[in-house]
Amino acid sequence: MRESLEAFDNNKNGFLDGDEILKAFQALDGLKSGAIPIDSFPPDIQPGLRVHDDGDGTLDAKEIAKAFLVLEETNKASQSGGIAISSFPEKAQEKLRALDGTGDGVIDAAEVLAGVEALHR
Ligand SMILES: [Ca+2]
Ligand SMILES: [Ca+2]
Repeated sequence: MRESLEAFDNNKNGFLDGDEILKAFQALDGLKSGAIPIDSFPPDIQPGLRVHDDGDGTLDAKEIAKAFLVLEETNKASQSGGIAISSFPEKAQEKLRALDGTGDGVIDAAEVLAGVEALHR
């Protein structure tokens, strides 16, 4: 809980000022209604979240889940030197997931090679 509140601490002074508290409550309020206004997130992460929005300016549970999935896969990809499947267009993702032998959501060099070999068989 403390970490999530820190995300609202825009000026990183360790305290939530009135405006920051208000935004945190707006986000919690949105959570109850099933969707969180993107405006209520810290400005520096808003552009990353808008990518997952269907255009109504709020993130519903499905969109939030997707955002977290992408974040997780991107983190894993940067650790293993592979490519996050979720960073590809949705249409390509299905095929790429078939290549993902380890099922971790990341295509690494070995999996690309295996895929290419399969094509040429
Ligand atoms: Ca939305
Ligand atoms: Ca993999």
